[in-house]
Amino acid sequence: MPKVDKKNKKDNEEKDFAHVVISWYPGHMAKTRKQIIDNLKLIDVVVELLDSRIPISSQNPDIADITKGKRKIIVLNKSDLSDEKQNKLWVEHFKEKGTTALLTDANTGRGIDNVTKEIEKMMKDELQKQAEKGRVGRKIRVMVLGIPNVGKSSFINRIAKKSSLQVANRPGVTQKNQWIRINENIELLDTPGVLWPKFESDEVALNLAFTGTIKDNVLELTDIAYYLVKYLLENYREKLCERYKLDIKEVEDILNRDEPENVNIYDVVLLIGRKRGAIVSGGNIDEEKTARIILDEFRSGTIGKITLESCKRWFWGRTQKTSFASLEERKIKKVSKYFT
Ligand SMILES: Nc1nc2c(ncn2[C@@H]2O[C@H](COP(=O)(O)OP(=O)(O)O)[C@@H](O)[C@H]2O)c(=O)[nH]1
Ligand SMILES: [Mg+2]
Repeated sequence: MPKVDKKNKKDNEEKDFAHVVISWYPGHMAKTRKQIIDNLKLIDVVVELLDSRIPISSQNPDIADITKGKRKIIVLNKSDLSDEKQNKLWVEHFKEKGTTALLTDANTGRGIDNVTKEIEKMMKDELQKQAEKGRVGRKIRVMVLGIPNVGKSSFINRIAKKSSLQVANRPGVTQKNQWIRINENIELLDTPGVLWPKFESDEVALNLAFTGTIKDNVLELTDIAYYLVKYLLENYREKLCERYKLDIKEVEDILNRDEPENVNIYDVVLLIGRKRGAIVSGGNIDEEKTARIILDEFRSGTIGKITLESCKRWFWGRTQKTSFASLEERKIKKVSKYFT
């Protein structure tokens, strides 16, 4: 069971997270960055894919710098899994910051056409100017950027549609890169730029773990489930209770007991296990299995449409109710392959 040690939170924060390292080492980042910047010379519009459940944690920390001077669209993908109210707030937020953000579901293709339209809209004046100078028929060139697991490949398949023809290699593009024809106006680089996520806090690490971006063996499954249930109890209590047929009053009684908070929360996790029949011989709860059920059902959207980073909390000075405790060092294994 994770220990929630508030006293030492500050001290542990940096030290702990340093142990979650990493297939992204400085040399790798520098190389990736250079490749992307080289490719961007050929690009008119950058599509930055984010996971709409974690629009902050899924953003690369250097993206503004890397894409400086480029037209950019933010795509909040997996919007089928995130809270609709929050989706609207996030779109509004990015708009206020001067960037168009669009919601997509790359699994079904919902919202993808809006991205195509926005790309054309963004480039309309520029193409007209060029046409006046006699340069007609130039295609808009687009590239997708994002951290692992945000849905880049799914998005590219969707926007390119299966019947799309590949355009031959062009000078200046590395051998393996191909241009895919999206429509008569747009070509897309077939290989997305894969960026590193933020490595700045335990909270980001947990968000990436909840969404399956960090492999489940980096953090303990039971820890990830514990922190997820903690977040859900504080932000989506009704949805959680509904999904696992928990009596909300009974849950509140557990949470109000005069026990350490982590004990109370973990008892709710165990209650979920009991409800779902995750029981080993002797009648104990199978904690691994319970954790697996909760995480699978969160990731598939079965618990409901859930956003892990509330827009208000991040940008309107309100505090989200959950405060993640520092991860314990012993819970974090060093692995070289960090991502799923
Ligand atoms: N529910 C949902 N799942 C998605 C969406 N986009 C991608 N996925 C899933 O997320 C996982 C990662 O997608 P992938 O395209 O490989 O991401 P990449 O690593 O950025 O290329 C896959 O299991 C996809 O099926 C989406 O919009 N909604
Ligand atoms: Mg991919």
